[in-house]
Amino acid sequence: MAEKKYESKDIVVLEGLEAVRLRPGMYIGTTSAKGFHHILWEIVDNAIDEISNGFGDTIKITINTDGSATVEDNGRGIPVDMHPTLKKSGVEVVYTTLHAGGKFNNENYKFSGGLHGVGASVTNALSRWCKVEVNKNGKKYLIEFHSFEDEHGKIHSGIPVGPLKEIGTSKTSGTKVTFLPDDRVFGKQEFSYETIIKRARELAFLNKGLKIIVKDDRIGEENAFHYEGGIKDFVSYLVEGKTPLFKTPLYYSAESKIIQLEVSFVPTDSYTENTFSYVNNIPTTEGGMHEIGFKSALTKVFNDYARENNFLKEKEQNLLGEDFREGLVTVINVKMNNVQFEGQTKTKLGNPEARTEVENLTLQELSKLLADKKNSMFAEVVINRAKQAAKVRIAAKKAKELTRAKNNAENFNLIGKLASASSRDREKCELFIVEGDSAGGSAKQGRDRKYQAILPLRGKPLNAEKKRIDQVLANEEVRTIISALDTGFGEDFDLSSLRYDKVIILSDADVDGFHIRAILCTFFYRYMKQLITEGHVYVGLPPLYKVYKKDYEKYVYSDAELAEAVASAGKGYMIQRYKGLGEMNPEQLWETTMDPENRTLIQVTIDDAAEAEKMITTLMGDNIDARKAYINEHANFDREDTFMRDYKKV
Ligand code: 28F
Repeated sequence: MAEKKYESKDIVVLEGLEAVRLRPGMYIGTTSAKGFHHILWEIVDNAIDEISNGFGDTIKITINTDGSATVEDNGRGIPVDMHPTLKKSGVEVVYTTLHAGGKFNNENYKFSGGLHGVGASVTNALSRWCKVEVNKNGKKYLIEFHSFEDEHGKIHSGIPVGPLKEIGTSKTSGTKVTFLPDDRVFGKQEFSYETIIKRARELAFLNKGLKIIVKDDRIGEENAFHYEGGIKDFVSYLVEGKTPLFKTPLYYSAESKIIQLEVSFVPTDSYTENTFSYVNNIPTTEGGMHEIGFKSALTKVFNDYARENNFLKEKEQNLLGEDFREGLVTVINVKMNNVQFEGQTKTKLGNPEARTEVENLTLQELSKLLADKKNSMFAEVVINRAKQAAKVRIAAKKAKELTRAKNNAENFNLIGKLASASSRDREKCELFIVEGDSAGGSAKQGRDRKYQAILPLRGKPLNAEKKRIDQVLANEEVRTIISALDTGFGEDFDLSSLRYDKVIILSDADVDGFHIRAILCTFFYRYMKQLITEGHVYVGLPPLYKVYKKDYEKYVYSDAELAEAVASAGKGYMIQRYKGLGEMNPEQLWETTMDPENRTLIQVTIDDAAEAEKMITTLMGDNIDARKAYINEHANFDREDTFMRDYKKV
């Protein structure tokens, strides 16, 4: 196909620049920092369009010391020939006419984000001055625009100082634009190097091969971005700091008559889905049709693969899309024409054809990739991760149904073995989760009945054997905790319904106790995070020893304090060692561990809980040796270790 040559006569003229000056918000959304940078991105977009069309490969953005910015590319250079009827050069038309652009549906402009030059006039209209230099045909050309105030005080902007001039010769080609944003529009503002770097990096990821150099002459810094892997490198960049479950992301690209598509993703051990989608280099934060198309194809391809390769047995249900997407980090990059943006922030792709196109291209390309033996490990990791997610999902659903049934039960005060507090004053009430039936019994007798509720936890159901979160959710007592707190959990969690200001975990200083704390913290971390971030979760610290003789009694909470207590007791003292909570009678338990006047509580922080969840996740694996090693390393039975090292004292 012969390439159509664009000349100045092809430019369609629509509207004057005064409109932009009158209502800048209509053209750039806002005149805040976002709008201030927007007029820079308009120019950068034009350079990207030229490079995407196959001309040039490098863009340089410079923040100058006088507050202006320069953008240059090594493309063909904006046309300089005279527009036959307008009697102006192509450059002048592009910079002074709103919506000046090539006609739609032209082969040259297939998939270009905007249309060449569309936004340049907006930038010019909102600048104090603007200079455009074009290198083309062995020559160097220049045109300058300025703003001035007329005798009525009216500001005219984007006015050519003179026609395009030939100012020398040139061995290269390209366009170089420098402009100073008008402070009468934007107020006192400056370009942010950080903002520009961030977007430049993103654009380099989204446009494979494109080189972007960003230079800040105010501070003498320079950064260059160039990714031969494109969005595959983007995904690798996004998972830095996370734990990917596979070393390299999967990548495919495909193209139809109406769309260009590129997708890359990798599974991680995280519990949230992270999908970043773009249309014509614009982030579609609210998603839309392209994302929907991708998601349904992803689910189908992996379910089919799982069946064909016996990861799903005949009687087993298909996995859900959310199961596959849990922990998945995905970048979707779409280029298409005539885009319609919808939603609250106009960042949702509305074009229905984007859905079917992305779905079909993904079905085709992804199944091709999975059919390749060298991707079988990748597929297996994704499917196993999804199966684990499904298990947890099913357990959570069951727990939800059961707690709902319990909440409807008539005698709410006696859910299972919960001894509830008589007061309804949430600010003062406390829930003790106590390890073991015998300690639970003592706690029930020794407590302040008005404000303290007791829930005994049998050691067995939550010991080291029951380490996985789906098994935790299936646990009767854990469901009782959910019911007792009255907040719901997961997506339904509502802190304002919390029935107890303090949730206090009381467990022994041994391996089981250590696990119970870690499992409960993991549960709160995953399903009731705010309970921890708002400071409602505590670990109670029972004494290790009692040093006593006639008329003397002192409880000791750590080995370090023991010598001190012995010294102050003098001759004839005795030491009682408490091996577990169960050895204390109700009075002792109250005095040492439950009485707000005397007790020591350790507030569980979000870091503690994150650490606990990491540990539980390690222990979830099938590697028994790794599990034992972890327990041996972390669960030292010295009290200082099991409590003080793993939780911060407050
Ligand atoms: C620093 C900013 O703006 N680069 C640009 C071109 C190249 C052409 C062009 C631009 C044609 C019909 C308008 C050259 N030769 N960098 C830039 N590089 N615009 S903007 O054409 C403009 C129009 O409508 C170009 C042949 N065809 C196009």
